[in-house]
Amino acid sequence: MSTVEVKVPDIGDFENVEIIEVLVAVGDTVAEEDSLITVETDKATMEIPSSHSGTVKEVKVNIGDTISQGGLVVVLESSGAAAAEVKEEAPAPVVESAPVPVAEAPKPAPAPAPVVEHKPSPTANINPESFKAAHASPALRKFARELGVDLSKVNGTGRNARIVKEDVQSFVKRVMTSGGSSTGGSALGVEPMPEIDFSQWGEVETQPLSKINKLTGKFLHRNWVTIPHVTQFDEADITSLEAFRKQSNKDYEKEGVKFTMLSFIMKAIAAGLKKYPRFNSSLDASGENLIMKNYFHVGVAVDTPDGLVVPVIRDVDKKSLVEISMELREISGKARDKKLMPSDMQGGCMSISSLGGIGGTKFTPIVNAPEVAIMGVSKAEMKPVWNGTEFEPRLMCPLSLSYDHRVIDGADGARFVTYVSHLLADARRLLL
Ligand code: CAO
Repeated sequence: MSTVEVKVPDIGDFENVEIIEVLVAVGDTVAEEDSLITVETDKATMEIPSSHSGTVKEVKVNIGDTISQGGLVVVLESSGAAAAEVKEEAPAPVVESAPVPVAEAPKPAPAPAPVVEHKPSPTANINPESFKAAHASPALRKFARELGVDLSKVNGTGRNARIVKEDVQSFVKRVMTSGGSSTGGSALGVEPMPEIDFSQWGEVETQPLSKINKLTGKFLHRNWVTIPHVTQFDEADITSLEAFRKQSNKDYEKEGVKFTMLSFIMKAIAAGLKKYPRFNSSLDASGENLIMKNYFHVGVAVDTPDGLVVPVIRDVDKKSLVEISMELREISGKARDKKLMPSDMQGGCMSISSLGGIGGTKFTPIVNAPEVAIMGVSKAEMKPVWNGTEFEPRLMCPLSLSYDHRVIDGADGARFVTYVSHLLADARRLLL
């Protein structure tokens, strides 16, 4: 074992250049030509490589120090034959142009000549041109290649927007948590969300997402990007149903039963699932078979202070409107009191998202996979409807049926929503 002092080689005209990165620490093993430090001038950044292989015994510099040719960088403990003699001449530094400041013309990098890396990219997803153009050190490029990260998609937080190791690590973390691939952004090849400091524009407060937000967010994201959605709109004439609902509420007041439009819509959905069985199916994991269901369980999206949950009411086809209304009240109460069990939210055939009590004209709900369709309900409004001879005021309820186009054709989508509208237009049909 002998010790070797590694010094800064000839770096051209530069003197007293600032060290912006120390890439090794005591105890690290370095190979000949591994980068030890990065220095930066106003025109370029350079990596100073090691002249020997060995173990770092002492690091003689710190970030922020300035250094010139001949300056001592590290002391290595080396067992190699070459270590017997101390090399004054370290390999040439690797030079990279710094990003050109606004309004300043590009200047050629100083001597020594830039060492351009020509290693082929191990992943097909990395664009070699934009990767080369990224502002990052060779060591960082190597690290990024190993992870298959396209540096052109990573935001640099180092000086002059230089990409540092932490940037690559947080990029990978973001991609992994968003369910995408390491190609940057996701399997869709889209740009990842940049990390933004919003406080630069005014006062802000960070609020962590609730557990429910995080969980539903993941499912919604998956469903949004993996299911080819189509949303079919319609308006159901619920004038007579509303009159019937109001009357029923009076009739059942003493029993404490309250009917909302939702109970009727649930019944209509169950009837629709019976008539159009493909809506009551799920794709199996292979995506090559449909699982057809002979039960009729309907999920209901419930808005709670902690986020959205979708409890399921079972056997809607067999239950009376009174039973459905009571169960709906009970289960939405449980949802808001955080008392739902996981089993309360499983096994749905199709879901309803009703925003009718809140407002809005139409919206496009996201299919709640493995279900293949979801019915969105918006606020009913009085509208003039042409009856063939004159306009009549009718209470029209907007319906938005989103479906998985892999399973359901457009024609069936239109048939289903028309059928549900038809049932809602005449309450008697629902009771049959
Ligand atoms: N048109 C007009 N009025 C409507 C209506 C509609 N389509 N739907 C409900 N209403 C009325 C109700 O009749 C009720 O009025 P009254 O008290 O005068 O009878 C009022 O709006 C409030 O209803 P509600 O929302 O409490 O009851 P509901 O049975 O319609 O809905 C529930 C229950 C749990 C679905 C609802 O409270 C809820 O959480 N909705 C939000 C669902 C959600 O967040 N979906 C978005 C998911 S993201 O895609």
